[in-house]
Amino acid sequence: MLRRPAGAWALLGPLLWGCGLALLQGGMLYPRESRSRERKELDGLWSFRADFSDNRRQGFEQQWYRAPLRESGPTLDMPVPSSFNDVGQDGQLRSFVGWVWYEREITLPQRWTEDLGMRVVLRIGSAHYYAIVWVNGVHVAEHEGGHLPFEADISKLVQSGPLSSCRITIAINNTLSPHTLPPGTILYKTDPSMYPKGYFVQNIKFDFFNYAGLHRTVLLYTTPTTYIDDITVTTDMDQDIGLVNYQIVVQGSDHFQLDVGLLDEEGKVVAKGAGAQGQLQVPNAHLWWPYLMHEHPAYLYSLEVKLTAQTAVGPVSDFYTLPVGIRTVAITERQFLINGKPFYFQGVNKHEDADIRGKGFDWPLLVKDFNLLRWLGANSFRTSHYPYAEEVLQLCDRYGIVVIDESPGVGIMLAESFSNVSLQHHLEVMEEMIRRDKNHPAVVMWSLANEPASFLKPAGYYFKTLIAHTKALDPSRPVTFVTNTNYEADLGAPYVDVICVNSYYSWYHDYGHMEVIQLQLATQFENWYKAYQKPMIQSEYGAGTIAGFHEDPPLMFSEEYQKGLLEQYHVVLDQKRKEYVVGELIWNFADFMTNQSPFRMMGNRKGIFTRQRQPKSAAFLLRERYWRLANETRYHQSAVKSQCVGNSLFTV
Ligand code: BDP
Repeated sequence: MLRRPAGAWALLGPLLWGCGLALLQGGMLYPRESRSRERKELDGLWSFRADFSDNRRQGFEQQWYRAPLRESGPTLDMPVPSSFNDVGQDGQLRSFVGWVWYEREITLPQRWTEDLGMRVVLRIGSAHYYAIVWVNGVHVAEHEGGHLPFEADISKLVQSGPLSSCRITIAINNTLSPHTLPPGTILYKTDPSMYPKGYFVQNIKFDFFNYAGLHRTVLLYTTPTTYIDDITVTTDMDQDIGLVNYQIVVQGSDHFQLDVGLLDEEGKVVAKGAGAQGQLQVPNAHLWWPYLMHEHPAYLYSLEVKLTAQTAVGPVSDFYTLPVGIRTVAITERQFLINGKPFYFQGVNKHEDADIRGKGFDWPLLVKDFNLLRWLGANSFRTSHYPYAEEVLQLCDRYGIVVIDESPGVGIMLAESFSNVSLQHHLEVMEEMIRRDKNHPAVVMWSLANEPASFLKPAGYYFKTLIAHTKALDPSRPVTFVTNTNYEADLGAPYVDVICVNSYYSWYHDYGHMEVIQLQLATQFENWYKAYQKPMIQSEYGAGTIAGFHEDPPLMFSEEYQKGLLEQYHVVLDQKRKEYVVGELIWNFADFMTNQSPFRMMGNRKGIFTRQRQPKSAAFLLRERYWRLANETRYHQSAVKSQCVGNSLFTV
């Protein structure tokens, strides 16, 4: 998190980004209620204004954060969480680039403002892309990056006077530069015969709409002033004894006691420990298994942590409960192992994307997506192309859906985006991401980037450094990035644990010629494997398809063509998965919005579901395939049986 005076930031102008962020300090535990913690969600309607002034800096010049936003001009009602782009009727707001301002006035419970033994924290789940936050006109936080949470301890502010009301102002800038993640460039168009004065556009090198706003929950939560700041859990197995290693960081006092207990799903204590770090042993442990790999997948224990401390205001306790899945992850030259058994990623790539709300978090959408994933027989997905909401990972933990957790390193193409400034930011993003997601059993691999220009000279040093740093932060998971560079030219591939390759045979070239797919795909796998002897994942493949378009013989964009193309890929995948291919992830789970272009018809149509989550023919093809693949492993028998008898599909 970057903290520096708002004024200094504003002077840099709306379209440039600062660099050299300080390394983050502190934990980022998901805010859960407990006996010692409360939370107050600030979802709902906020006041909103986009700064359409020429330099986009009027908000800073007039200090809109000093007084209620309505006093400095007209405001709109804006839902949170949501992207601001698609909720209105104003085309200019849809494509707005620069600063937008959000504001919410709230009343705090009296206790929160009076109890000096209480810490009040403001947490912003995601603000895309750069955010500055004020409370009652006082600057409390700045953050760079659109997909990860940040916090501000606002106790002093809310406890300093008789006021129980609190005005939260958040200015957000969606501009992308060569050093942001994802990167972008601002292009000023200066030909006066074609463009008005000052005209500029935001260019991006990635294929999804750059939605912006407060995309996830904004909330306040409390802890005691001496509190559990961070917990790190790693797990292992010794025969049938589950090993849970924990490390706890406490803030606020040096004199405290920590007690931990591990509870099974029945609420029975199966192991106990004390102190800031230790190992819990669980005889006959229930392992966390992926969906369809075991008759009782996704077994979760609860790690209950109790802190007691003596402070100036008397004895204090803090309680935090963390779900824990006991599982191991390992790779060999040809396999990806979960709990020592070969795991095959039969899954999808997703986007956080839907009508109207854009990238705004939405529970009904989330539940629908997980129901579709399980209907499909998918056991995994990649968070293409940025970290998803924490609630998504929590459901993955609960349902056994395995995750390749990807950073927002998408579209790293320019030489400038491999510079030290960019690398430094990427290192910090990995820290934030690992700090947030490290305890999810569902997360089995980190992906650092998607389709970077990894053939450029600086890419070798860039990925070597980034991968080493990621492994140092988390030695327990393999690391990859997703490539579409030729195997001989890729300078980052030597450092990854698993080779993830995207290819679009018979789509972006050899249009309409599905007969070449098998040869080209087999060659792709063989070349990469010969060069690296590492397990491989087909991390993207697919075809654009307009739901309801039918052509037989198949033509591009018809449902028949999407099915036909997939079938050709599957022939080769079925051969190579017996050797060293450990997964296939379709591009894409659902249609999604992109920038406007003659190559995109209302967005990208490679979904096997429409944007409204209705199946295209390919969804049924894939469903048949994924359940058949699951059938071939011996750990899922009862799951498949319940699928076959019909309604009880979701009982597994
Ligand atoms: C891949 C990208 C993905 C695109 C996809 C496509 O990784 O983000 O949406 O191509 O063109 O190269 O559909």
